[in-house]
Amino acid sequence: MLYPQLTDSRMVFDLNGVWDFKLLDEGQCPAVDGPVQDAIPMAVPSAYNDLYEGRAFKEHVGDMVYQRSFSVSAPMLEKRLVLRFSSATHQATVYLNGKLLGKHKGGFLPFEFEIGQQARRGENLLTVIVNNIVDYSTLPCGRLVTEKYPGLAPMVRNYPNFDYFNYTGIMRPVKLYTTPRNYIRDITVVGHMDGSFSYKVDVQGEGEVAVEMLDPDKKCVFKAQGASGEGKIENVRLWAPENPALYDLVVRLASGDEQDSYTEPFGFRDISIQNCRICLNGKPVYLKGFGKHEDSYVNGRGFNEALNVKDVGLLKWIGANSFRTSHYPYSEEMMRLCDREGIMVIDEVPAVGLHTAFTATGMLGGEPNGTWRTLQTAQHHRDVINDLIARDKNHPCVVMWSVANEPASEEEGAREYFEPLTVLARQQDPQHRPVTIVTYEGSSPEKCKVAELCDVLVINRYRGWYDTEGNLPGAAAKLKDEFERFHARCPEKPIMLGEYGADTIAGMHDATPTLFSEEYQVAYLEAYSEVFDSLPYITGEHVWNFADFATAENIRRVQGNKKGIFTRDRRPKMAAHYLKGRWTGFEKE
Ligand code: GCB
Repeated sequence: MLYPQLTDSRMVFDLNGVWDFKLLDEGQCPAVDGPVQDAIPMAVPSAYNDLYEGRAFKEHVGDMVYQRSFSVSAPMLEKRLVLRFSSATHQATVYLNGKLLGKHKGGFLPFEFEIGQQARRGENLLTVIVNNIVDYSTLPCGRLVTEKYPGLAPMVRNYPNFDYFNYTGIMRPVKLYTTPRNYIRDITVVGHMDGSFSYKVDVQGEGEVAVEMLDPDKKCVFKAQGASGEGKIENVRLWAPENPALYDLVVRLASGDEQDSYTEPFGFRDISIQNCRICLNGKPVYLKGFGKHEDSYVNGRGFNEALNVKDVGLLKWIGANSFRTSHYPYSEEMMRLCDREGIMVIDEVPAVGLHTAFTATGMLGGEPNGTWRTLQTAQHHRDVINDLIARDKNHPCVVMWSVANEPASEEEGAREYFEPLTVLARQQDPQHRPVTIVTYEGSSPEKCKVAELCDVLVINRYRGWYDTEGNLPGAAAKLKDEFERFHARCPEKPIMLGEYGADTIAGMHDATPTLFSEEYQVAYLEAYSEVFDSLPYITGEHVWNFADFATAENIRRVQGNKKGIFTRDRRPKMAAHYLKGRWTGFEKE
């Protein structure tokens, strides 16, 4: 699905702003053909949760309604008119002028509707019902329970199986755009380090396709007719973190006196695996960076472009070159920024919490070995892999796909569940980038059932925090031993640590590094770094987390997860200076 772009044939209109909003009780059906009664103002895009006070508001379970009107002009109706949501979390039912346009499931990927039939010249009423429930059929997974307390009405509670606050609502931009009736539906473009490339344009309707390739100085280096083709350019400028050269594929579709045009940026680069290392353009590249979150004060998980720019600036400041989109696809704008700034991204689908007995914040008490008999996520999981790769396939910043975080990969049925998903990811990706499943400590080298399905072993470990706490020599010894056991099992696969970290309260200090102090976070990172540097097959280190972030309330969390290297408002803890010293100029041979 192409990102909405203003071109000489396409118009884009922003529907962001202050909409009408109301939380709905169970079974309550709001008006969809007239104004919602008792609505309050709500910012779009944003998570709804932190914009008004009170637990009942913030932790509402179920439906909420968003509504606004917008005007359509006669020239817009002469074109193909599309209403596009960059995301709505987790499910949306969309009505225009009282008529159902459709439904969408999945909170972190775009969806759109052609509205030429339903839209009318002048005012139009758009009503969106968003549902925020997570259960064993959604991704991410959660538990919906009705709790009874003496003398009180039953309470419906929704517990996430994951360690971040379940921020919901219309969290990314909403746009209207036009295309001609015959239009460019999709573009696939692959560029290699030797300058060879191929492209394919998917057209709806009729017409002749012409393409032009522009180099980073906007000079034309290739021209051709036809919807697919290949070629090779001389003196290619490669995409790499130190110089993220971006080319443009300018596509034109001419049909009669109408023309559609669209410009897709892309890069020339190859990702491969050689000698137990991830290689970029044929040379080992060591991934230095973080697991992140889209998370900030007020906006919650809502789109925050200033914060994206700030975060990428901080990644560069600290000497990082990469991050993982833990635990869901990030905004399209962030992906475009990473292309431009040379940040390598492990792109993760929203598959977290796929374990009925364990989450990062505790034991769930589910039936042992019951996960793969209980979850009903398999088809939806296929859908989100398809949609993520369709959205992000051309981004040079994407260096790997992650099809899940910390699933029950040690349980019976895990291999059967994941094998078709890893096969699908490889099939769908025109660039055949590595695929991984990020695993947790319960999925030890002896128990893990999915290691062979992964191109790179990305493992999360918290030795020295959730166990061996305070004992860093012991933690490092356990970590090294586990790495060696994974390496013995899969001697040809690169291994990286996808998460490791220690909760640290900014401003808490201790001469002896003790838990929660800034000194302990530094000592913890030092101990892990020593292990990474001693093992040649370790191909990267992603600290958990880039910044402190909001979570559900839990006695393990002090107003959120405090494992950030930066605070939630992006101020460095001591460890940020340690990492800047370690990472700046650091390349593992
Ligand atoms: C994990 C999870 C991550 C949590 C983290 C923690 O293993 O993948 O979502 O936030 O641990 O801090 O416990």
